Amino acid sequence: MRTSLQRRRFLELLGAAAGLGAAGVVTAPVALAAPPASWRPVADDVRTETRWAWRHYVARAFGHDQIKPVSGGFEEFFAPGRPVGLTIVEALDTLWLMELDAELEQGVEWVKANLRFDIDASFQVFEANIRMVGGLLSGYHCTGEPRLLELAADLADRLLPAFTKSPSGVPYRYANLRTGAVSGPETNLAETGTYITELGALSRWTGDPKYVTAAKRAFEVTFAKRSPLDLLPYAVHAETGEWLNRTATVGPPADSYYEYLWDGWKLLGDPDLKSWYDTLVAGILAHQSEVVGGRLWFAQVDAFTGAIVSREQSELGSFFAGLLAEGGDVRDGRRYHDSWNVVQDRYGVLPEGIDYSTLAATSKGNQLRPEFADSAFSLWLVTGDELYRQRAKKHYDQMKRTSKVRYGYTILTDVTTNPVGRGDFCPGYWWSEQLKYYWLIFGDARRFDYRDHYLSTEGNLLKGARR
Ligand code: IFL
Repeated sequence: MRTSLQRRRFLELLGAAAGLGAAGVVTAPVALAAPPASWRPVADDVRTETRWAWRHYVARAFGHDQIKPVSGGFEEFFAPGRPVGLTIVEALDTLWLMELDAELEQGVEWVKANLRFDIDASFQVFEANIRMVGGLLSGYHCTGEPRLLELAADLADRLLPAFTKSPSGVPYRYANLRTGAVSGPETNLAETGTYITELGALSRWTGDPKYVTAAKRAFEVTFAKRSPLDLLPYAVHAETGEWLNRTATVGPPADSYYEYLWDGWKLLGDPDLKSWYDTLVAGILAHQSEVVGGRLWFAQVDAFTGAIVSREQSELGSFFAGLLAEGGDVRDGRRYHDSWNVVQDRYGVLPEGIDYSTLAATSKGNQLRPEFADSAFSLWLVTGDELYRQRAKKHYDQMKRTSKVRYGYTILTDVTTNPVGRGDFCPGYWWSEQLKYYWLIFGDARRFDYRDHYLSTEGNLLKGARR
């Protein structure tokens, strides 16, 4: 069972090596391919590390949002003194996929017994959606536990005023979960357009279209205001829907806006989303791409003139390599990943920011980031090329070497020094993202449908659980 994927790939390789065309006709001389190396021990190691880190989290921080793995303390993510078990919610589907069923049960029981959203505090709507709504939905998708869906709907209902109280339809950044008071009208593309898959799944599973309708409206309003170059500035005002700046970027705070146009099409089949994705990505390729030293990068440009305003590139932008490939542009996806791979080779761990004209680090920390592994996984799924497993393995090895501390894995404050500088917290997304990407790319996971699935920007599995 667990080698079926490898075997399938090997047979595909054999077919390719044998020059078998679509109709099975031999078209070129046969060159036998070697079977792919077994990655199973790496997958087993990922699972062991996950269980080890989970046990420390349970012992020292259970129910709190994030463990501080150096000191053994904890901290909350959304509001001081108001824990919502963020790490547990983020970990649910990862634990399920890894068949860590005792740990999963611990997590689900905590959620059922403790998680309530009647909280008099302002939560960041974007983060609450991708992490909490998405985490609960993926937990529901994997386990079928109805309470997880109820909680996801309850939280989404408390976040919805950010959309419904906005005169333009672009959501405010914050909503008070108890009162529905909204705040933060000065927002950005990621916080405008990273809802459609969580809210779309919620609409499907509850039968109520109000969620997906709100998410799509925010896309409509911003897409309609694109520049004549088909580019979008990244800063926008929720009340007026007007741009607050002129700079277009594929990095934060825009990144997942583009991702969710493609993802919304993939998960929900809405052709508007695909058409908007195609238009905007064509604009990005035409006006933001730049080749320096043979390497492909994406500049920050003036959305109305196309003039380059910065060659600084956020590590988070590396997700775009996987998105390009998923969206059908495999060549540029590969090239962009190659560019980031050069940076990984130079630093070991990617710094948060670089200047791509020199590859100098402009922001030297690393917040335990998943994007390079995420896009390696996407590229591997699209191409079947072992190269991406090798790159993911390097990413994993370097993370273990630099971020593993006494009670778990921590962020880094400086990747350019030897030894690296370390901070003291483990972000919730680590549980939902890189652990899962590593497990899936190395593991041939039997609970995951490799052919038909959907993983959100936070790595939450909303389609493709094999129960
Ligand atoms: O929350 C994570 C998610 O991948 C995202 N942005 C940043 C985080 C990881 O770096 O969309």
